Amino acid sequence: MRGDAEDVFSKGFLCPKATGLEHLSADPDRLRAPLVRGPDGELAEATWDEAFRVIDQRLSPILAEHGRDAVAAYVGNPNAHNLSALTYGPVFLKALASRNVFTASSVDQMPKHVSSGLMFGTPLSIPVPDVDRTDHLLILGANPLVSNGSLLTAPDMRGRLRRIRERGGRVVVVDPRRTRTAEVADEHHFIRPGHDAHLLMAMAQVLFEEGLADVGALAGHLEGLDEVQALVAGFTPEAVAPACGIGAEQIRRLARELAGAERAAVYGRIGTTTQTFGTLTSWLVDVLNVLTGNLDREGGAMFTRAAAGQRNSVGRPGQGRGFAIDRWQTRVRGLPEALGELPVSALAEEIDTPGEGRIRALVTMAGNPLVSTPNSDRLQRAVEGLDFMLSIDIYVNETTRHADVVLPAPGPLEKSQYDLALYQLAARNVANFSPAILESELPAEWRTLARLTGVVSGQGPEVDVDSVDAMVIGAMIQREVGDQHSRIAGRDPAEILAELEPRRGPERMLDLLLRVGAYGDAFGDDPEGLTLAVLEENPHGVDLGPLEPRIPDVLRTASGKVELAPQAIVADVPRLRESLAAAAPEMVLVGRRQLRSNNSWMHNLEPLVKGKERCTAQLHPDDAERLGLAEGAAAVLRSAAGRVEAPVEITDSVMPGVVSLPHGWGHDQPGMRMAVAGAHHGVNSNVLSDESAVEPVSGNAVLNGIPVEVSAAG
Ligand SMILES: Nc1nc2c(c(=O)[nH]1)N[C@H]1C(S)=C(S)[C@@H](COP(=O)(O)OP(=O)(O)OC[C@H]3O[C@@H](n4cnc5c(=O)[nH]c(N)nc54)[C@H](O)[C@@H]3O)O[C@H]1N2
Ligand SMILES: Nc1nc2c(c(=O)[nH]1)N[C@H]1C(S)=C(S)[C@@H](COP(=O)(O)OP(=O)(O)OC[C@H]3O[C@@H](n4cnc5c(=O)[nH]c(N)nc54)[C@H](O)[C@@H]3O)O[C@H]1N2
Ligand SMILES: [Mo]
Repeated sequence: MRGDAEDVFSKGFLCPKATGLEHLSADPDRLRAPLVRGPDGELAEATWDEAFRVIDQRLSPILAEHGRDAVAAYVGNPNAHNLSALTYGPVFLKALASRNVFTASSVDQMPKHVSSGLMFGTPLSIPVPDVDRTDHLLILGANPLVSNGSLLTAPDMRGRLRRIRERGGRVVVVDPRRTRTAEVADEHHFIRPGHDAHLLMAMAQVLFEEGLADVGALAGHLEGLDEVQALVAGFTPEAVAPACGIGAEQIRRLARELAGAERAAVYGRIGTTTQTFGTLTSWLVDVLNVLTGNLDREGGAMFTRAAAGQRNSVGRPGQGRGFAIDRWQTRVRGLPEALGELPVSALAEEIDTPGEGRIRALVTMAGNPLVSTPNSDRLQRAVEGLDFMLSIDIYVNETTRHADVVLPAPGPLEKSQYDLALYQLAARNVANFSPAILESELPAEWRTLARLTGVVSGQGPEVDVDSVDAMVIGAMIQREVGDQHSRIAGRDPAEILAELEPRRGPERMLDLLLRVGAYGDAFGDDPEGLTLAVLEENPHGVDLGPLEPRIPDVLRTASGKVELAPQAIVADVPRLRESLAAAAPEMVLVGRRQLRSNNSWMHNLEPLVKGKERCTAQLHPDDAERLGLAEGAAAVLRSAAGRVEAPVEITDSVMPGVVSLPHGWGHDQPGMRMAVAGAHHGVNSNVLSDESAVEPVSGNAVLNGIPVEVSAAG
C-alpha cells in the first residue's frame, strides 16, 4: 500500500489505517463463509443457501406474527464508506419497513444533521471549513490530525493546517485535552466537557454587544437574526466563564479575533456532538459562521457541491419542504426520530421491556453496537434475549458472536469504491472511483443485501437478485425522469436504462447518479459531463475545483432562507441557561481517538495494535495525586451505568477534572474469533456511558462529559 502522488485530492497522503488494509486481506480471522449457530450452540460454517434458509425460517415468522417493528436493524459506521451498502442498505431497510432502525449516527453526528437540516433544509447540508483558503480556523472538539477530519473530507490535515499558519493565518483549538491538533495550533484552550454551547453563546453575545456582528452578503437570505440576538442576551463572558473554564477576557478576545479575521471558519466535531448540548452547539457553530459573515464565502464555512447523490443540488433550487424531526418516537421512552431512525441509546430497552411492539429480532450491518453504543452491559443482556439475530460482518466480534447467522462480506480492497457520502462534505469538489483491487470468493455485499431484501419482502430464501436490481434501477430512473427539476425530466426511461448497459448493481446506480448530478453528462445533454466511464478513465480522480458560494440555491427550507432560529433548537436554550447554575461533578469522562485505530474494528491487525498499551485512563497529575493514583497502576472508573478498570497514564495534556479513555476496546469477550485483538483487549469505555443520558433535540447519546468516580483498584 502506498499513496498515489498523482491523486488530485490526497496528493499521496495516506493514513496508517490504509497501510493496515494490506493485513486485513490476509487476516486469518476474517470470515470466509457464512456461519450458522448449530444445535450445540456454536457458530459453524454453512453454505449461503443453508444460511438463507435459516434466515427465512427464523425471520419471516417474526415479521408475520409480530409486525415489521419487531425486527430492528443497526447500521454501523463502515456502511458510510461502502458503495454497496450506501446503495443497497436503504433498499433493504425500505423493504424491512421497520421503525426500529438504529445507526451509528446517534452516537456520532446526529446533532449536526439536525441543526443543518433545520437551518438549511437538508441534513447533509453541513458547512465545511474552507481549510485551504481560510485565515482563521476555530476548531472545537475535533482532532483532525488523528481522525483525518470528519464531516470535513480533506486528506493530510496536518499539511492543510500548517499552510494556514504559513500564510499568516491562525488556528485555535478548544478541547479538554491538548491534542496533536492543539500542539500544531497557535492557541489551545481547555474547556470543561459539555460547555461549548456556553462559550459560543458568549462569543455571539460579544459580537452583538460590540457591534461586530456583520452578516455581509447573507443579509437578504436570513430568517431569525433578531431572535438570535435576543437569545444570546445574558450569556455574557462573565456569566459562562466559570462553567466553561475559560476566562471572560479570553472569550472576548476569541470573539473579536474571529470577527476581525479576513476569512474565518468555526468547525466543531465529535466533542461538540456527542455531548449534552450537541444540537445547540452544532447550531451555534454555524450561527457564528453567519454572524461573522463567513458562511458561504471563500475561506469561510462552505457547502460542497458533490458530483453524485447530493440532495441539496437536485430538485428545485433555493426552496424545499424543509426538514422535520420527532415525527415518531421510541416506544418506551418516547425519544425522537431523526432522519427516519431512532436513537440507539434506546435499543436495549426496546428489546428488554416487555409489551406490544417489543423488538424480537435484530439485524446488524457492519456495526459493533455492543462496543460502540451506551451501556454495553445492558445491551449485551438484551441481545441475549432476542429470538433471532443476524449480522453481516467480516469478523466474529463482541456483537456478532451473539448472532444466529453471520453473513460475511468482501473487504475494502475487494470491492469498487466511490465515496457517495463523504464527497458531500469535502473541502474541495472532487470525484474519484476505484475499481476492486483484489478478487473475492464472497458475493458482493449488495447481492447479500438484495437477497435479504427479497427475504423480508416474503419471497422466501431463493431470491432472484438480478430482478431485484432491475426493479431498483427502474424505480430510480422513473423518479428521475418524473422530477420536473431533473436534468433528464421527461426522458424515456427505456432509453436511460439502455445507456447504463452493461453495468449492474451499485455501479449502475452510481453511473445514473453521476450523470444526472451537478457535473453530469445528463445522458448526452452535456457531452463533456461526468459519467462513471469518465471516472474510470481518470484513475487519479477528477478535480472539480474549489468550493463556491451556493446560497441561495443550496437551501431547501420552506422559507427559502437560512433559518437562524429554528423552533426545535431555540426551545432548548432555557436548559442551557439553567445549566449555568448546576454543580460540577468532580471528575468527568471523555474519549479520545487514536491514530492507529478505527473505532472498534481494526484491532485485529498487528501493525495497528503493537507497541505499548493504548487503552489507558489519562489523568492530570493534580488529579492523580489527589486520588492516590500512580502511573501504570489500575484505576477503577465508576459511572451510573457501570464500572471498568484501566491502567493510569498521568499527563498534563488532560484538563484537571477530566479522565480520558478511548472507545472501541474490550476485546476479551468469550466466543470472539479475533486472536490479535484478544491479545490487546483493553476495556470497553461504553460500559460507563449511560443510556439514559441523551441529548434531547436529536436523541444523540452523551458520550463525553460523563460523571465518573475514579479510585485506585483494590
Ligand atoms: N464512548 C464512545 N463511543 C463511541 C464513540 C466515541 O467517540 N466514544 N464514537 C462513536 C462513533 S463516531 C462511531 S462512528 C461509532 C461506530 O460504531 P459502529 O459502527 O457500531 O462500530 P465500528 O467499530 O465502526 O464497527 C464496525 C463493524 O463493521 C465491521 N466491518 C468493517 N468493514 C466491513 C465491511 O466492509 N462490511 C461489513 N459487513 N462489515 C464490516 C467490523 O468488523 C465491525 O464489526 O462508535 C461510536 N461510539
Ligand atoms: N485514527 C482514527 N481516525 C478516525 C477514527 C478512529 O477511530 N481512529 N474514527 C472515525 C470516526 S467514526 C469519526 S466520527 C471521526 C471523529 O473525528 P474527530 O471528532 O476529529 O475525533 P476525535 O479524535 O474523537 O476528536 C474529538 C475531540 O473532542 C474532544 N472532546 C471531548 N469532549 C469535548 C467537549 O465537551 N468539548 C470539546 N470542545 N471537545 C471535547 C476530545 O478530547 C477529542 O480530542 O474520526 C474518524 N477517524
Ligand atoms: Mo463516527
